[in-house]
Amino acid sequence: MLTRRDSYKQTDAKIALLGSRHVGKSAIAVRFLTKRFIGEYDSSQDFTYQFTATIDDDQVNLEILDPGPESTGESSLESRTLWADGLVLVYSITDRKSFEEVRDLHNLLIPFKQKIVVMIVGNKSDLEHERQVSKTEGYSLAEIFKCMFVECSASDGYPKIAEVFHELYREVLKRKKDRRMSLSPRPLRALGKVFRRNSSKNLLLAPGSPSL
Ligand SMILES: Nc1nc2c(ncn2[C@@H]2O[C@H](COP(=O)(O)OP(=O)(O)OP(=O)(O)O)[C@@H](O)[C@H]2O)c(=O)[nH]1
Ligand SMILES: [Mg+2]
Repeated sequence: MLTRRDSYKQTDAKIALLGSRHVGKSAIAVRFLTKRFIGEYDSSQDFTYQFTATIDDDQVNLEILDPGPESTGESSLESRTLWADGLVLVYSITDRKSFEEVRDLHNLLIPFKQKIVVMIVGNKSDLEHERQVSKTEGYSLAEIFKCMFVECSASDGYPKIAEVFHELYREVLKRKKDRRMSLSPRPLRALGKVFRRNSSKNLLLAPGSPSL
């Protein structure tokens, strides 16, 4: 039997990683899925992982897309954005061009902004000596996107990477609940209080309207 709590467990959050080549998309995905950093990753094709994570004491079914070579092209961006509930936009703090590629996604994502939750991730924060993008620039970009932002390192450890997915999931869940609320009949009931029903003609009339 489904309890209210279980019904949320059914909710698959689909999360896609996007970003330039070699920024660490696969390393981030694999770190979250296995808690390990293995160094080299197959980038020949898309990989979609199904994974049950414990988030806020709930068992949550996630689908995570780690894209192959075509990650930020306009058409693949659109299909991935249509598929996903959440996007992790990854750049490397050691690669300014990868940061600019994330910035260029802003306009392309505008049509999806009601549907999708976005987090910008500046990866490879362990390589401070090779830094090309400041943290402040990361935060400024997140302000433009009106989204979450974090710097992290897939090579450095699990907790911060896990927090990326956990936080994104929490926002996806919130968005889904809000959407359910807005689709529920409650607003109609509230409307019924504002409008009185004309029983003979079954019309809704605002208070103060002349009777028909
Ligand atoms: N120092 C450091 N290296 C990293 C980090 N994340 C990934 N790398 C390395 O960066 C290289 C690229 O990582 P990938 O995870 O394959 O990057 P990707 O974005 O999936 O690349 P493509 O699939 O080719 O687009 C690999 O050599 C990783 O070991 C990190 O946080 N710190
Ligand atoms: Mg990869």
